[in-house]
Amino acid sequence: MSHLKGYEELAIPLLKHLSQDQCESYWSQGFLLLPGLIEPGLLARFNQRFVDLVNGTVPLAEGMKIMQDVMVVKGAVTPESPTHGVNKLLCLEEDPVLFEFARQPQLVGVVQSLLGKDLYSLSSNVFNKPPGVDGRHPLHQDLRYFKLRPADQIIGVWTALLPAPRQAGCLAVIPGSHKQGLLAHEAPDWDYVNHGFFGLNDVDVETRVHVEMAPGDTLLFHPLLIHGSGRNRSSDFRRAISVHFAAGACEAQGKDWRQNPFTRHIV
Ligand SMILES: O=C(O)CCC(=O)C(=O)O
Repeated sequence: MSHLKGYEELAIPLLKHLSQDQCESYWSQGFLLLPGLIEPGLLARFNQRFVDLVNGTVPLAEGMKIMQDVMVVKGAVTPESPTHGVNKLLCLEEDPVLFEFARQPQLVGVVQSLLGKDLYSLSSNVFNKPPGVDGRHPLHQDLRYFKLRPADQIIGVWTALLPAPRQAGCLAVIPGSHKQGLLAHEAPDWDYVNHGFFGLNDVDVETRVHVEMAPGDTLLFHPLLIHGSGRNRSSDFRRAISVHFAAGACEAQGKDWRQNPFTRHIV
């Protein structure tokens, strides 16, 4: 119950908040699926912006990077269009369209229900899983990539921009796996591993739950939750927009994490 401290204090009008049952489900399972959280008009705007940035019809904002899929980088696949070659678009903070996602009141409200009022963003991405490449994301815990603690004060959010059925490589999660601490990650023993992807070896994959999502559905997940995604075996793109949030009370060793060039104070 201590995680719910402050929940009743949240009285910001017009913000959507989670119910107590939803909060309890998040803390016990390590994730929470919120169907239709982001409305279709916004999804279309974010999706088109991604396409325009990748096609080069609008310039990349400062700091933003396009990461090509490893099969394209290694010449194993020739993409039929620029979007077919991209694994992710990173660092959305200075993009006036895509970073609106992190400031959506309904998203901020539900994250505040779990982390409290003072929120920062830590990282932001569009995850693009084109048809025709391996594109798997090994089972991992996001805390592997963050120096901030405590883990309970960090949340990942992942909103489907396009349909994410299992066949297209939806997210898979291991319910309750956020309770076992940070595990040792290794580079997967695969022919094609995208840059920076590390995974866990000793995971009982039979306990995986595939989280199929429609556009606008949003998954909130704990940074210790084991999760990943499979190959896209469909002929369509699977695409999502994602931000990690941290409570202002988090701490990291060394210099002030709030001054990181990719960190933004959200509210
Ligand atoms: O989009 C994916 O396939 C994986 C995303 C992921 O692992 C993450 O957001 O941490």
